[in-house]
Amino acid sequence: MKVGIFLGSDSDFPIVEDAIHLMKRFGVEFGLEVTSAHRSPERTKMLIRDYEKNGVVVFIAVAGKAAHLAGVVASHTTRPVIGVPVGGSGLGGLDALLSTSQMPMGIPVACMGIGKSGASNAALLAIQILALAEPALEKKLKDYRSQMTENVKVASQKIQDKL
Ligand code: RP5
Repeated sequence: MKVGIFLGSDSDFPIVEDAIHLMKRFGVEFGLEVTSAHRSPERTKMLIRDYEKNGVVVFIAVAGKAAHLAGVVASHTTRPVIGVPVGGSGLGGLDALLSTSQMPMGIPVACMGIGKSGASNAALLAIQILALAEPALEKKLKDYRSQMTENVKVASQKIQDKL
């Protein structure tokens, strides 16, 4: 297993569905767990140990509100941790964004944007980290970007055709 995805609640699952499609599309082995920094702290710690033993390279931690899951995961591992703030709180996710991004010096978390696009970028960043040691993944990333470039051209042409 290469990537460990931890969700602070089962209610966070819709946020990561696109990210999971990306992992599958790139053929990256991942594990996913619901575990909370405050409701199941011991389980979180135990899962980090298990995932490390299973060879995980990168963790992705997804949480909302006073989101400390990414920081807690980062405190228990020296492997890279990518945090995804979840929106939907009364503060629109700004609370989770600040909680995830404003880690004090010493225990870094790579913070993505709020919600689904942040989760997809977390998957892509994790894949980019893995690609440092896997040329086949790097090739897939380049192909993925070429496809995006092509999609932009097609979208532009469609709009021009309406003018
Ligand atoms: C956080 O609180 C979770 O990550 C979730 O985003 C939010 C709400 O959790 P639930 O009340 O839906 O379980 O811990």
